[in-house]
Amino acid sequence: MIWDMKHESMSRSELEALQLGRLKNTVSRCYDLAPHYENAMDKAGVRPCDIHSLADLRKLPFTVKDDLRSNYPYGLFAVPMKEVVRMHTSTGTTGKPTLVGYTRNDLEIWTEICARIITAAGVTSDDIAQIAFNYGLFTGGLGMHQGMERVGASVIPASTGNTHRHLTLMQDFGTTALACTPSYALHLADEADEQGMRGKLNLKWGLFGAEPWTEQMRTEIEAKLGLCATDNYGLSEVIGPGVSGECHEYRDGMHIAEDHFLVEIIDPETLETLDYGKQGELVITTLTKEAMPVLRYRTGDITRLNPEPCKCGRTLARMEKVTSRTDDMLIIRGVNIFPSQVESALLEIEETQPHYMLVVYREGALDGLEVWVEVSETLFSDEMKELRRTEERIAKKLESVLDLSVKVKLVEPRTIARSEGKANRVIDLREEQ
Ligand code: DLL
Repeated sequence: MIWDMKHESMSRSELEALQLGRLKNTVSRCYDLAPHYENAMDKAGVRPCDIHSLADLRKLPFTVKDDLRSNYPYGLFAVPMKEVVRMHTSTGTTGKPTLVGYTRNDLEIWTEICARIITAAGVTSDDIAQIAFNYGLFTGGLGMHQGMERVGASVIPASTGNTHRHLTLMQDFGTTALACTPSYALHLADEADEQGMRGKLNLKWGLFGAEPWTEQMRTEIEAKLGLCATDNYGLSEVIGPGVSGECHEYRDGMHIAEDHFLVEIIDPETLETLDYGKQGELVITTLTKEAMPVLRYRTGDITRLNPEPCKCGRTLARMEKVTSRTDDMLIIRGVNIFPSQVESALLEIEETQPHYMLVVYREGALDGLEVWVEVSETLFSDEMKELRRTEERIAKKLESVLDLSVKVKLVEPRTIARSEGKANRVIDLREEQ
């Protein structure tokens, strides 16, 4: 099923005409109403009247997280405060949170685009939907909640915390759809397994987002919870969840709400715009946001765009799963390391659980990486000799993937802190040493 057939299956020419009108309007509003954009555009020598085509987008200056921080709290708002009806913040994935505001119309659009990705993920008015995202300043809880209600699902606003209660609710209420971070889904799956619930839950759909996760993790969550897991992406700076999401039929890229967001991929080094299909940093310009429009926002997220219509009937471009950011990259002894690479490697090793922590330390002048890995109960009860052999095997595997020698420390099941929100996979001791 497609939630908004008219917009989700537009032809590219129709879409581009709509985008251009909306872009001109957004650029004028930014220039006239938010001094930051007026200054930045003056500096770049571009005026709203210079935007004649979508390609003219490239004349506009980029916006970065620091611009949001330096205009904290309300400097980028383009409406009077009395029109702002809601505020949220980013989770500070990469530092201090940033504030975003919504008008009533922004909330309406947000609800609609969430309803789109929720429908694409398989949820209908027949579903019972449990939301295990935080309901506070984070956009995940309320965003998904509004969308679920719009679709007509029976919503359980469980929020985060209390894993035991989540499982009880799932059993007692017959939950069929679960929305949370993939790492929390995995935690719920492990707990459910431990309590002998495998095969006893009624779950059908898992809507997971807000952090990177791998295909192996998808397989593991699906097996343990018995549901169809889809990925969805968003960021508070542009709206929250709802920017894009996979369809449950094909799960081949996340369908982007391109009628509300103009997307580009740039080379993060040269800042040149790249062609479709090339991997680079996702840059988003909002097309309909009233309270806090953003021009060419550098998301820091690495992905690729695919403009080909999907077999599900949606024509809007898709973005590939985001597995890394321009800034979660660790550099250890000159080697670039992405936590997701470690995760993929660990998931290929049978005895390990996908719960891990990367500890980066400094020894003399050299940086080192220690990987703490949880192992299964059975292995942990084995002899020391066996444990050492497994450590060596994991270290060899990681070395071959990362091109870096690493120390591996096996830890008991359930010793690495579980996160109810986004998992923190890195402890960087270098700053402290
Ligand atoms: O995480 C919004 C959200 C809530 C999305 C619920 C999906 C579901 P922020 O806290 O502002 O907003 O964090 C945004 O999280 O720039 C990405 O780096 C990362 N991120 C979000 N979704 C995904 C995903 C919400 N599906 C930042 N895959 C983004 C990988 C993701 N990374």
